[in-house]
Amino acid sequence: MATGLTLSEQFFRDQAASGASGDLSTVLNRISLAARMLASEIMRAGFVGKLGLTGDSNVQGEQVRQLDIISNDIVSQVMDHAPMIAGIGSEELEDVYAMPGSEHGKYVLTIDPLDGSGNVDVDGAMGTIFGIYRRPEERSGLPADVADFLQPGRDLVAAGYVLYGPSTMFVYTAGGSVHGFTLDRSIGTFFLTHPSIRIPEGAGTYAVNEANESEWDDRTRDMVATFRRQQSRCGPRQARYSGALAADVHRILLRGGVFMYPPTSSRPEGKLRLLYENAPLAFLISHAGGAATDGRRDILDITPTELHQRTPLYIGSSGDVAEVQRLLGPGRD
Ligand code: AFP
Repeated sequence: MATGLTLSEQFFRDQAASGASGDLSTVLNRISLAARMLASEIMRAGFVGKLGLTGDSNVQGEQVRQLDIISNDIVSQVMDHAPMIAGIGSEELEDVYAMPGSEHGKYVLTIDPLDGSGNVDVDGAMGTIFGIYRRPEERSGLPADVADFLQPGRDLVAAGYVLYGPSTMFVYTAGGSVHGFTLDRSIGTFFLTHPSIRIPEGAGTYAVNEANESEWDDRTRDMVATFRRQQSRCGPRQARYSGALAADVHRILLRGGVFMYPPTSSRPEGKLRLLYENAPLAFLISHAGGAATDGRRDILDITPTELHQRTPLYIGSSGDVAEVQRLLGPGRD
Protein backbone atom coordinates (compact mmCIF):
# COMPACT_ATOMS: atom_id res chain seq x y z
CA MET A 1 0.00 0.00 0.00
CA ALA A 2 1.49 3.33 -1.08
CA THR A 3 2.11 5.87 1.68
CA GLY A 4 2.12 8.98 -0.54
CA LEU A 5 5.84 9.66 0.06
CA THR A 6 7.76 9.75 -3.23
CA LEU A 7 11.25 8.41 -3.83
CA SER A 8 12.76 11.85 -4.44
CA GLU A 9 11.19 13.14 -1.20
CA GLN A 10 12.85 10.24 0.63
CA PHE A 11 16.22 11.15 -0.93
CA PHE A 12 15.83 14.67 0.41
CA ARG A 13 14.83 13.37 3.84
CA ASP A 14 18.03 11.26 3.89
CA GLN A 15 19.96 14.31 2.79
CA ALA A 16 18.47 16.56 5.49
CA ALA A 17 19.08 13.91 8.19
CA SER A 18 22.76 13.53 7.30
CA GLY A 19 23.44 17.20 6.49
CA ALA A 20 24.68 16.12 3.04
CA SER A 21 25.16 18.56 0.15
CA GLY A 22 22.57 17.08 -2.19
CA ASP A 23 25.05 15.44 -4.57
CA LEU A 24 24.07 11.93 -3.47
CA SER A 25 20.37 12.80 -3.86
CA THR A 26 21.10 13.95 -7.40
CA VAL A 27 22.85 10.67 -8.24
CA LEU A 28 20.03 8.60 -6.77
CA ASN A 29 17.46 10.69 -8.64
CA ARG A 30 19.35 10.04 -11.89
CA ILE A 31 19.38 6.28 -11.15
CA SER A 32 15.63 6.44 -10.58
CA LEU A 33 15.23 8.22 -13.93
CA ALA A 34 17.31 5.53 -15.68
CA ALA A 35 15.15 2.88 -13.96
CA ARG A 36 11.92 4.43 -15.26
CA MET A 37 13.36 4.68 -18.78
CA LEU A 38 14.51 1.08 -18.58
CA ALA A 39 11.16 -0.15 -17.26
CA SER A 40 9.53 1.45 -20.28
CA GLU A 41 12.08 -0.08 -22.72
CA ILE A 42 11.65 -3.54 -21.17
CA MET A 43 7.86 -3.30 -21.37
CA ARG A 44 7.97 -2.38 -25.09
CA ALA A 45 10.88 -4.59 -26.14
CA GLY A 46 8.71 -7.41 -27.51
CA PHE A 47 6.56 -5.02 -29.57
CA VAL A 48 9.40 -3.14 -31.20
CA GLY A 49 11.67 -6.12 -31.90
CA LYS A 50 14.35 -5.43 -29.28
CA LEU A 51 14.48 -8.93 -27.79
CA GLY A 52 17.17 -11.46 -28.60
CA LEU A 53 20.94 -11.64 -28.80
CA THR A 54 23.27 -9.20 -30.54
CA GLY A 55 25.69 -11.99 -31.51
CA ASP A 56 28.47 -10.44 -29.37
CA SER A 57 29.90 -11.50 -26.00
CA ASN A 58 30.64 -9.15 -23.10
CA VAL A 59 33.81 -8.93 -21.02
CA GLN A 60 32.53 -11.88 -18.94
CA GLY A 61 32.32 -14.05 -22.08
CA GLU A 62 28.52 -14.02 -21.78
CA GLN A 63 26.21 -13.53 -24.74
CA VAL A 64 24.94 -9.97 -25.02
CA ARG A 65 21.27 -9.19 -25.58
CA GLN A 66 19.99 -6.07 -27.30
CA LEU A 67 18.48 -4.89 -24.03
CA ASP A 68 21.86 -5.22 -22.27
CA ILE A 69 23.29 -2.64 -24.66
CA ILE A 70 20.23 -0.39 -24.45
CA SER A 71 20.33 -0.51 -20.63
CA ASN A 72 24.00 0.36 -20.49
CA ASP A 73 23.52 3.26 -22.93
CA ILE A 74 20.61 4.62 -20.89
CA VAL A 75 22.66 4.54 -17.68
CA SER A 76 25.64 6.30 -19.33
CA GLN A 77 23.46 8.97 -20.96
CA VAL A 78 21.50 9.67 -17.78
CA MET A 79 24.69 9.91 -15.72
CA ASP A 80 26.18 12.41 -18.17
CA HIS A 81 24.02 14.93 -16.30
CA ALA A 82 25.41 13.99 -12.88
CA PRO A 83 28.84 15.66 -12.74
CA MET A 84 29.37 14.39 -9.20
CA ILE A 85 29.85 10.90 -10.75
CA ALA A 86 33.45 10.66 -11.94
CA GLY A 87 33.14 7.21 -13.49
CA ILE A 88 31.06 4.10 -13.97
CA GLY A 89 32.09 0.46 -13.58
CA SER A 90 29.52 -1.58 -15.50
CA GLU A 91 29.04 -5.25 -16.17
CA GLU A 92 28.78 -4.38 -19.84
CA LEU A 93 32.05 -2.42 -20.11
CA GLU A 94 35.50 -3.96 -19.98
CA ASP A 95 37.08 -0.80 -18.56
CA VAL A 96 35.92 1.98 -16.30
CA TYR A 97 33.91 4.63 -18.16
CA ALA A 98 35.47 7.96 -17.08
CA MET A 99 32.72 10.57 -17.35
CA PRO A 100 33.87 13.38 -19.65
CA GLY A 101 34.43 16.61 -17.67
CA SER A 102 33.73 14.97 -14.29
CA GLU A 103 37.31 14.65 -13.00
CA HIS A 104 36.28 16.43 -9.80
CA GLY A 105 33.23 14.19 -9.27
CA LYS A 106 33.28 12.83 -5.74
CA TYR A 107 31.48 9.52 -6.36
CA VAL A 108 31.85 6.47 -8.61
CA LEU A 109 28.99 4.21 -9.62
CA THR A 110 29.09 0.43 -10.01
CA ILE A 111 26.19 -1.06 -11.90
CA ASP A 112 24.76 -4.17 -13.48
CA PRO A 113 22.35 -2.35 -15.79
CA LEU A 114 20.23 -5.40 -16.63
CA ASP A 115 20.73 -8.25 -14.22
CA GLY A 116 19.10 -11.52 -15.32
CA SER A 117 18.73 -10.38 -18.92
CA GLY A 118 18.46 -14.07 -19.86
CA ASN A 119 14.85 -13.75 -18.64
CA VAL A 120 13.94 -11.07 -21.16
CA ASP A 121 12.67 -13.37 -23.92
CA VAL A 122 10.35 -15.22 -21.51
CA ASP A 123 8.87 -12.21 -19.72
CA GLY A 124 10.67 -13.12 -16.49
CA ALA A 125 11.76 -10.69 -13.78
CA MET A 126 14.99 -8.72 -14.22
CA GLY A 127 16.81 -6.08 -12.25
CA THR A 128 19.35 -3.29 -12.09
CA ILE A 129 21.85 -3.49 -9.22
CA PHE A 130 23.92 -0.46 -8.19
CA GLY A 131 26.44 0.76 -5.65
CA ILE A 132 27.82 4.24 -5.02
CA TYR A 133 31.30 4.75 -3.54
CA ARG A 134 32.98 7.98 -2.50
CA ARG A 135 36.21 8.47 -4.50
CA PRO A 136 39.45 8.56 -2.57
CA GLU A 137 40.16 12.27 -2.02
CA GLU A 138 43.67 12.12 -3.47
CA ARG A 139 42.21 11.08 -6.81
CA SER A 140 40.10 14.22 -7.22
CA GLY A 141 40.93 16.03 -10.45
CA LEU A 142 42.11 12.85 -12.20
CA PRO A 143 40.01 10.96 -14.76
CA ALA A 144 38.31 8.04 -13.01
CA ASP A 145 40.10 4.72 -13.28
CA VAL A 146 39.96 1.31 -11.68
CA ALA A 147 41.79 2.52 -8.54
CA ASP A 148 38.66 4.49 -7.59
CA PHE A 149 36.64 1.27 -7.48
CA LEU A 150 38.83 -1.09 -5.47
CA GLN A 151 37.05 -0.49 -2.18
CA PRO A 152 35.35 -2.96 0.17
CA GLY A 153 31.54 -3.04 0.24
CA ARG A 154 31.60 -1.68 3.78
CA ASP A 155 32.68 1.68 2.27
CA LEU A 156 29.59 1.96 0.07
CA VAL A 157 27.67 5.19 0.55
CA ALA A 158 24.44 3.86 -0.94
CA ALA A 159 23.32 0.74 -2.76
CA GLY A 160 20.20 -0.88 -4.07
CA TYR A 161 18.38 -2.52 -6.89
CA VAL A 162 15.47 -1.97 -9.21
CA LEU A 163 13.21 -4.93 -9.88
CA TYR A 164 11.34 -5.14 -13.18
CA GLY A 165 8.59 -7.63 -12.38
CA PRO A 166 4.80 -7.34 -12.46
CA SER A 167 5.53 -3.96 -10.86
CA THR A 168 8.74 -1.97 -10.95
CA MET A 169 10.31 -1.51 -7.52
CA PHE A 170 13.22 0.63 -6.33
CA VAL A 171 14.79 -0.70 -3.13
CA TYR A 172 17.78 1.08 -1.58
CA THR A 173 19.64 2.19 1.49
CA ALA A 174 21.83 5.23 1.95
CA GLY A 175 23.34 3.66 5.06
CA GLY A 176 20.20 3.77 7.23
CA SER A 177 16.99 1.84 6.78
CA VAL A 178 16.15 -0.11 3.63
CA HIS A 179 13.08 1.30 1.89
CA GLY A 180 11.11 -0.07 -1.07
CA PHE A 181 9.21 2.09 -3.56
CA THR A 182 6.75 0.96 -6.24
CA LEU A 183 6.38 2.71 -9.59
CA ASP A 184 3.00 4.16 -10.44
CA ARG A 185 3.38 3.78 -14.20
CA SER A 186 0.49 6.08 -15.00
CA ILE A 187 2.37 9.12 -13.64
CA GLY A 188 5.97 7.80 -13.69
CA THR A 189 6.54 8.25 -9.94
CA PHE A 190 7.89 5.84 -7.33
CA PHE A 191 5.90 5.83 -4.06
CA LEU A 192 7.00 4.36 -0.73
CA THR A 193 5.25 1.01 -0.27
CA HIS A 194 7.76 -0.94 1.88
CA PRO A 195 9.19 1.31 4.63
CA SER A 196 12.09 0.15 6.86
CA ILE A 197 12.30 -3.41 5.53
CA ARG A 198 13.69 -6.04 7.95
CA ILE A 199 14.44 -9.49 6.60
CA PRO A 200 12.38 -12.13 8.45
CA GLU A 201 14.38 -14.64 10.53
CA GLY A 202 13.58 -18.34 10.71
CA ALA A 203 14.16 -20.81 7.90
CA GLY A 204 12.74 -19.47 4.63
CA THR A 205 13.21 -20.62 1.04
CA TYR A 206 16.62 -21.44 -0.42
CA ALA A 207 17.66 -20.35 -3.90
CA VAL A 208 20.44 -22.16 -5.75
CA ASN A 209 20.96 -23.49 -9.27
CA GLU A 210 20.83 -27.21 -8.40
CA ALA A 211 21.77 -28.13 -11.98
CA ASN A 212 25.34 -27.25 -10.94
CA GLU A 213 25.41 -30.00 -8.30
CA SER A 214 27.84 -32.24 -10.22
CA GLU A 215 30.32 -29.32 -10.20
CA TRP A 216 30.12 -28.62 -6.45
CA ASP A 217 32.56 -29.92 -3.86
CA ASP A 218 31.31 -32.40 -1.24
CA ARG A 219 30.76 -29.80 1.47
CA THR A 220 28.58 -27.69 -0.80
CA ARG A 221 26.60 -30.75 -1.89
CA ASP A 222 26.04 -31.80 1.75
CA MET A 223 25.15 -28.24 2.75
CA VAL A 224 22.48 -27.88 0.07
CA ALA A 225 21.14 -31.36 0.88
CA THR A 226 20.76 -30.28 4.52
CA PHE A 227 18.85 -27.14 3.51
CA ARG A 228 16.60 -29.29 1.28
CA ARG A 229 15.67 -31.53 4.22
CA GLN A 230 15.07 -28.75 6.76
CA GLN A 231 11.73 -27.55 8.00
CA SER A 232 10.78 -23.90 7.57
CA ARG A 233 8.18 -21.94 9.55
CA CYS A 234 5.47 -23.40 7.30
CA GLY A 235 6.55 -26.96 6.49
CA PRO A 236 9.51 -28.27 4.48
CA ARG A 237 11.84 -25.61 3.06
CA GLN A 238 10.98 -24.79 -0.54
CA ALA A 239 13.43 -24.00 -3.35
CA ARG A 240 12.87 -20.85 -5.45
CA TYR A 241 15.28 -19.74 -8.21
CA SER A 242 14.49 -17.21 -10.91
CA GLY A 243 17.77 -16.72 -12.83
CA ALA A 244 17.80 -13.04 -11.82
CA LEU A 245 19.73 -12.27 -8.65
CA ALA A 246 17.80 -9.07 -7.89
CA ALA A 247 14.51 -10.97 -8.05
CA ASP A 248 15.76 -13.77 -5.79
CA VAL A 249 17.24 -11.36 -3.27
CA HIS A 250 14.02 -9.32 -3.31
CA ARG A 251 11.99 -12.39 -2.44
CA ILE A 252 14.40 -13.27 0.36
CA LEU A 253 14.42 -9.70 1.69
CA LEU A 254 10.65 -9.80 2.07
CA ARG A 255 10.13 -13.46 3.02
CA GLY A 256 13.42 -14.66 4.53
CA GLY A 257 15.70 -17.48 3.40
CA VAL A 258 19.02 -17.63 1.58
CA PHE A 259 20.39 -17.29 -1.96
CA MET A 260 23.53 -19.26 -2.84
CA TYR A 261 25.90 -19.19 -5.78
CA PRO A 262 28.70 -21.55 -4.68
CA PRO A 263 31.97 -22.12 -6.53
CA THR A 264 31.83 -24.78 -9.24
CA SER A 265 34.64 -26.80 -10.81
CA SER A 266 34.41 -24.70 -13.98
CA ARG A 267 34.05 -21.43 -12.00
CA PRO A 268 36.10 -21.80 -8.81
CA GLU A 269 35.46 -18.11 -7.98
CA GLY A 270 31.70 -18.47 -8.46
CA LYS A 271 29.78 -16.63 -11.15
CA LEU A 272 28.61 -13.41 -9.57
CA ARG A 273 30.57 -10.17 -9.61
CA LEU A 274 31.69 -8.49 -6.40
CA LEU A 275 31.51 -4.81 -7.30
CA TYR A 276 28.15 -4.54 -9.01
CA GLU A 277 26.23 -7.56 -7.71
CA ASN A 278 27.49 -9.04 -4.45
CA ALA A 279 28.76 -6.02 -2.50
CA PRO A 280 25.77 -3.69 -3.18
CA LEU A 281 23.29 -6.44 -2.28
CA ALA A 282 25.33 -7.40 0.80
CA PHE A 283 25.31 -3.74 1.93
CA LEU A 284 21.56 -3.56 1.44
CA ILE A 285 20.74 -6.85 3.12
CA SER A 286 22.97 -6.11 6.09
CA HIS A 287 21.07 -2.83 6.63
CA ALA A 288 17.88 -4.92 6.68
CA GLY A 289 19.30 -7.20 9.41
CA GLY A 290 20.64 -9.94 7.11
CA ALA A 291 24.15 -11.04 6.11
CA ALA A 292 26.27 -12.15 3.15
CA THR A 293 29.43 -14.24 2.92
CA ASP A 294 31.61 -15.83 0.27
CA GLY A 295 31.83 -18.91 2.54
CA ARG A 296 34.85 -17.59 4.46
CA ARG A 297 34.59 -13.83 4.68
CA ASP A 298 31.83 -11.30 5.09
CA ILE A 299 31.27 -9.98 1.55
CA LEU A 300 31.50 -6.43 2.91
CA ASP A 301 35.09 -7.02 4.07
CA ILE A 302 36.47 -8.11 0.69
CA THR A 303 38.60 -5.49 -1.05
CA PRO A 304 38.47 -6.18 -4.78
CA THR A 305 41.66 -6.37 -6.78
CA GLU A 306 39.97 -6.02 -10.17
CA LEU A 307 36.84 -4.46 -11.62
CA HIS A 308 35.08 -7.63 -12.72
CA GLN A 309 36.16 -9.83 -9.82
CA ARG A 310 33.85 -12.72 -8.95
CA THR A 311 33.19 -14.29 -5.57
CA PRO A 312 30.93 -17.08 -4.33
CA LEU A 313 27.82 -15.64 -2.69
CA TYR A 314 25.58 -16.76 0.17
CA ILE A 315 23.16 -13.98 1.11
CA GLY A 316 20.01 -13.88 3.20
CA SER A 317 18.75 -13.82 6.77
CA SER A 318 21.47 -13.79 9.43
CA GLY A 319 20.32 -17.17 10.76
CA ASP A 320 20.40 -18.86 7.37
CA VAL A 321 23.78 -17.36 6.43
CA ALA A 322 25.17 -18.50 9.80
CA GLU A 323 23.81 -21.97 9.00
CA VAL A 324 25.63 -21.90 5.63
CA GLN A 325 28.88 -20.96 7.45
CA ARG A 326 28.38 -23.71 10.01
CA LEU A 327 27.72 -26.35 7.34
CA LEU A 328 30.61 -25.27 5.11
CA GLY A 329 32.89 -25.16 8.13
CA PRO A 330 36.16 -23.29 8.52
CA GLY A 331 39.05 -23.38 6.10
CA ARG A 332 37.04 -23.64 2.91
CA ASP A 333 39.23 -23.02 -0.19
P1 AFP B 1 22.58 -12.69 -16.75
O1 AFP B 1 22.51 -11.24 -16.31
O2 AFP B 1 23.69 -12.95 -17.71
O3 AFP B 1 21.26 -13.23 -17.20
O4 AFP B 1 23.01 -13.52 -15.45
C1 AFP B 1 22.21 -13.47 -14.34
C2 AFP B 1 23.05 -13.73 -13.12
O5 AFP B 1 24.21 -12.95 -13.12
C3 AFP B 1 22.24 -13.52 -11.85
O6 AFP B 1 21.26 -12.53 -11.95
C4 AFP B 1 21.64 -14.89 -11.57
O7 AFP B 1 21.36 -15.12 -10.21
C5 AFP B 1 22.70 -15.83 -12.09
O8 AFP B 1 23.42 -15.10 -13.09
C6 AFP B 1 22.13 -17.06 -12.69
O9 AFP B 1 23.17 -17.87 -13.11
P2 AFP B 1 22.91 -19.41 -13.58
O10 AFP B 1 22.16 -19.33 -14.88
O11 AFP B 1 24.29 -19.96 -13.74
O12 AFP B 1 22.14 -20.08 -12.48
